[in-house]
Amino acid sequence: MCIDCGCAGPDPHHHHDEPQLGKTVRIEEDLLAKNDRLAAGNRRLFDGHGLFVLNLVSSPGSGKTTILEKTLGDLKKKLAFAVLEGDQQTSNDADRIAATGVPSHQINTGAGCHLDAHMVGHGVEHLDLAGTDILMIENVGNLVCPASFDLGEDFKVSVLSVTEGEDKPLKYPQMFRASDVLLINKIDLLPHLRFDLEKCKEYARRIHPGIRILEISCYSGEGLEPWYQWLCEQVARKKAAQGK
Ligand SMILES: Nc1nc2c(ncn2[C@@H]2O[C@H](COP(=O)(O)OP(=O)(O)OP(=O)(O)O)[C@@H](O)[C@H]2O)c(=O)[nH]1
Ligand SMILES: [Mg+2]
Repeated sequence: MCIDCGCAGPDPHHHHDEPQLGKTVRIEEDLLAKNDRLAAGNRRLFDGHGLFVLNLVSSPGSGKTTILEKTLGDLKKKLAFAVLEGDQQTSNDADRIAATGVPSHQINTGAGCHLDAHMVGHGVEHLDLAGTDILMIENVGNLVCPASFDLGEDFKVSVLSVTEGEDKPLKYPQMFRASDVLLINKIDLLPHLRFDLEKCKEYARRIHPGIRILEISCYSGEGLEPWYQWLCEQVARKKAAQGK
């Protein structure tokens, strides 16, 4: 296998020349431009319903599905939720959401490391958007690729758990720059760790001044009230903006 690019060439030490690199860049640009067009279509559909849409992004295991379970359990009498789940394999997360009684649909991306607007456009065909106030999209656990793909959401919400280290906003800046909200999760574990919360928040603000940061624990329930309040305000704001 080629050591440069992983292609199945016979000589592992061959090198691709400039035109090949240029072609790769063009294909990536085309892919993102096509995704942006489809995302704009999704956004028109969501706006037409006055639907507030969040795209939850994080590394694997930061607690996205647990946050959804907790949020739906606490707010489902107040707001009509629907959930799209993105994972490479399994329907584990959609099954966890279904157990809360909220409509959900699982998208499996196979080898893909992120959701794209095309997958989401078809995924929502399985949900009743007209009867929904808020659509939560849980992206594939990956701190890199989902940052580049607009799904038609109102906001991206990054989740960072305190076991991951406070330097993640500096190491993976694209994701934190693209997110309007940062949920720092699992703060119940802080007494057992050497995680510097203040440094983490300073790093996130260095990358994205103005990012809204909420510290939460799904286990203790600490910090969830401001998150719920923000969700309710945003749903009301979206409906008012769309005359719903
Ligand atoms: N201590 C603690 N553990 C938590 C908290 N929230 C989630 N967890 C645990 O973290 C683990 C991963 O949680 P998930 O909700 O599955 O994480 P995820 O981000 O959805 O994972 P992927 O979908 O695989 O990317 C589980 O064992 C949860 O119980 C929390 O607030 N505190
Ligand atoms: Mg999950």
